[in-house]
Amino acid sequence: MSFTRRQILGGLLGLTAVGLGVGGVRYWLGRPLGSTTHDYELIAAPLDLELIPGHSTPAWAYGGQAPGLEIRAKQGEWLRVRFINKLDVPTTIHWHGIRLPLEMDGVPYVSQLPVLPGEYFDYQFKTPDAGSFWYHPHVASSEQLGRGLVGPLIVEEREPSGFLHERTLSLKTWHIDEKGAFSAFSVPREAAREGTRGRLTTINGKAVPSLELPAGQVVRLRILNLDSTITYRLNLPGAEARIYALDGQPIEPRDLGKEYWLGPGMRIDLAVRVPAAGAELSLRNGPLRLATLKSLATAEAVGDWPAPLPANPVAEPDLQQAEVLRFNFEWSATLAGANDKGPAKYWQINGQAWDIKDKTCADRPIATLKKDGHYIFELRNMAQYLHPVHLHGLAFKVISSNRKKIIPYFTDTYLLGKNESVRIALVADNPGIWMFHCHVIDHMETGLMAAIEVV
Ligand SMILES: [Cu+2]
Repeated sequence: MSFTRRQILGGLLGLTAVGLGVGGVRYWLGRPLGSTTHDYELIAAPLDLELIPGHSTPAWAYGGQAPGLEIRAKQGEWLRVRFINKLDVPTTIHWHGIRLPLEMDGVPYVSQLPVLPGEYFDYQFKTPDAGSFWYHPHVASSEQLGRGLVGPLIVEEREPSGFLHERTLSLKTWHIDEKGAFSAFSVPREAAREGTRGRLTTINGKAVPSLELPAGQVVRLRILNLDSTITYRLNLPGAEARIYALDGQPIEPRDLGKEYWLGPGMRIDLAVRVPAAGAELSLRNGPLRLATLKSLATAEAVGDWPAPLPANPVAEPDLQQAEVLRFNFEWSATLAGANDKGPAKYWQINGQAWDIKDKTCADRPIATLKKDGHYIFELRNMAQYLHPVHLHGLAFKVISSNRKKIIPYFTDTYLLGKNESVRIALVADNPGIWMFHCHVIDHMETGLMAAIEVV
């Protein structure tokens, strides 16, 4: 696919026509009244955050906050976002989990050219599935996501879901030191292992926040892992909590159980029965507290558990006729580390390591699927580290695993465990060249990415 800069330059000239820059740049996201071209303006720009009291962190923000402002859309309708780059580096936006046309997918040199400093790009697509999704760049990801360019995208159901209360909880662990300065987003010896971890865990930008919830009500908690490395082992001791959706896709509600492992890029929609006024719950990562949920008295009648969320219109793969493809996710001790020839390659899929500096990698897809064909992918983790495996453009159904019992469900990201083999299935109903990669950003940037073509 080839691009010219004409459309982007044309867009730049159009900037003044929509009134940006008049009366100062709007460092927030909003729905311009009467606009016929877009629903949202979303600006990426530097923003100093006070993540550690008394210290400043030079973050990058979407819509004046990091994690970015929550974008909301309605299922089946258009979402039109004018994205304006006020950073001094090129970037894009990828809409994680949204099944959309390739031109809107935000992958540089595959979907579009990078959006240069001062330029803008109009993202426009329909949102076929309701659920909890998110957005982030697909350029220089360890730094750009690391500095805060991550944000929630909530697609509301066509009809009211039955939840009267909901909260969005964006999880991120920042790579900062005790004075708020950024530390390395990627350290080679960590990239070759589990990925480079940050040290300050936050929810919506705050460390161990208190969230006030209405007593006796059933609240929908949309918990999004927007971190680049960490799998949070979510648990809510003593709570009545049920899972209603995984990675945006509804499931038959079931108890949260002991804990749920939420890998980078993954989301979980929990329904939580808020206890009596004055009581508290602790949302935890393993033994570590992430947030305190405080119950506040309310005049509302005690709430009931809503009905299951309506299924999204994802095509059902036919396992009998499906073609089977195998993908091995391997650690590579034989490949060299970073050198003059390019970035380090510690990881590979079926013997191929993606090179983030090579703009032509997507010209050599690792698999070519027939449009509307049915496929089973066997994903094998040949190493001991977790890989949240994400596919763009398509939803897939998780069928079975050699390590645990699977209740089949649709998703866009599967957390491939230590030495696990899993079978996933899909209908290749969206033509394009779709990135297929680990969402541990360190792994992705050191080889664990490939392109899958649907033609
Ligand atoms: Cu990985």
